[in-house]
Amino acid sequence: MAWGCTIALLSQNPIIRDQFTADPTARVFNGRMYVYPSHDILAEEGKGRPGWFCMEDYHVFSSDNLTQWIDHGVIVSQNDVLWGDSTSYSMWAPDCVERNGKYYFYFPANNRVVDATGRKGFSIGVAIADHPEGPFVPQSEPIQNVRGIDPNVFIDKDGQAYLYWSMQNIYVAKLKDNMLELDSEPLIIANLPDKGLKEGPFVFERNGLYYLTFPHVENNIERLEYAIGKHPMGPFEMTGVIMDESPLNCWTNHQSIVHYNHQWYLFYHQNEYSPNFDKNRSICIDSLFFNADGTIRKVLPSRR
Ligand code: FUB
Repeated sequence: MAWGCTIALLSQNPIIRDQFTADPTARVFNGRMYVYPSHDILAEEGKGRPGWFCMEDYHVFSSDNLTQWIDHGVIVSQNDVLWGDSTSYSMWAPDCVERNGKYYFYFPANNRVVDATGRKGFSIGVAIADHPEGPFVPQSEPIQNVRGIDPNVFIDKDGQAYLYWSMQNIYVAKLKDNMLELDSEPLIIANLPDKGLKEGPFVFERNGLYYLTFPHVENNIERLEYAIGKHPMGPFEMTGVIMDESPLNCWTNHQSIVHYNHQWYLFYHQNEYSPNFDKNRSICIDSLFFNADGTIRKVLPSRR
């Protein structure tokens, strides 16, 4: 039976076939799986930077069987973000969480304001909805005191929410109950690999252990790695690799891990539909398993 299930998933990847999607954050809301990915498009002269990532908006997808996915359409576009630079096409990896019946969608975008280094750096915005598929209304200002990409929010059992993000290193801070402001100074998470870019944090809890998962770039490949701690702010101890580099030579990868209908799943991306241009990516799912000691068994990406 388990083998049959694996075959069923093997036949699914990539799961979205009519557009490019990347950086999938999967969440279970009201018994249904929702995926909030980035939306890769091809940059053209005057619209993004040719040869680089180009993202103008976000869609959300949902499914109750991980096989048939509904595209709920655009939930946030760069034109809706008052504080953002609407010419930058940099709507990178997002997240969405539920709190007290509201859905908070976190996304990075280039700020229209030049920062202290003279650049239009990345800030993190929040858009709020009453339903997981929207409509989402972006806040007029980004989260203060945060510069970076790849926001991830983890809400612990005691109700405390934490915001994680990346800017070479991985940062964490507490969020206030309003989910819109930091409630502590940003901390760089220690004990992660010294060398190489660390991005895409995604934190989850299982059996009292907190798993900080992240893609780690070294020598132009990106591995999905993880560290385990006993508190959402650490300390964390590097533990292992979840997925080795893409067999298709996709430079990036980006993960979320979620429990649904008695099974853990890894969501990630690769460039199966665009083998010659790895900035046009496609999201995939594979089952994920734990060892008895809580460590994660490495996942081999399945193909169609
Ligand atoms: O999709 C743009 C960037 O590539 C993401 O923000 C990173 O995590 C990497 O996947």
